[in-house]
Amino acid sequence: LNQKGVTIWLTGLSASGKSTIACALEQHLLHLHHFSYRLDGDNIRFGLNKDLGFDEKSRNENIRRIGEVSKLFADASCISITAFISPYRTDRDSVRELHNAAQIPFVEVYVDAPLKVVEERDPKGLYKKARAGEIKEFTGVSAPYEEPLNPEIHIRTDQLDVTESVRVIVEYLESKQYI
Ligand code: GGZ
Repeated sequence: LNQKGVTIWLTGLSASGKSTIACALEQHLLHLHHFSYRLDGDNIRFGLNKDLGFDEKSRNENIRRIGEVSKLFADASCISITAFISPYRTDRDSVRELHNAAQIPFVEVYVDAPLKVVEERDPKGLYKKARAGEIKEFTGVSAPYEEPLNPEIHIRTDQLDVTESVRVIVEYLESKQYI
């Protein structure tokens, strides 16, 4: 197989654009005949992690398991793309360390839009519910989001559209000869 695996780890607030970018990136890579697979809430939080909620411990365990699974996909030569809030820096750093120990590249992508912007987007009305106290421990409102300090890629989704965001990631992957 003429491909080495890599994990592309998208992190950011709800409605920051992680899933949209992950989908578009996966499509783009598949069109280029790169074997890629996306892990997101739809296939993880309703399956492997359906026993987990959104308290701090559950999020720690959510990210730990996703990190392990993503590493396995990458170890199988896949371009593994994950799209989870992953709000805690230590959790993301643990996943990075897991990849480092296995000599599998790990690309942290901060999908960044200001809270004001994502609250205006509010595609599922979750921020509104969180402000009303109907959802507890909601990231950005009543639970923390710890910004990446040194991500490989930082994308401002209030300034770049999806196509431009995908291009930034693809150009990084090319520059590192991951693709
Ligand atoms: C944050 C929540 C919460 C709380 C439900 N806080 O915009 P969405 O709906 O589709 O994406 C959010 C998703 C976050 O799950 P993750 O697995 O990415 O979170 S973490 O990495 O922190 O474990 C949101 C929905 O689940 N959701 N309750 N309290 N997001």
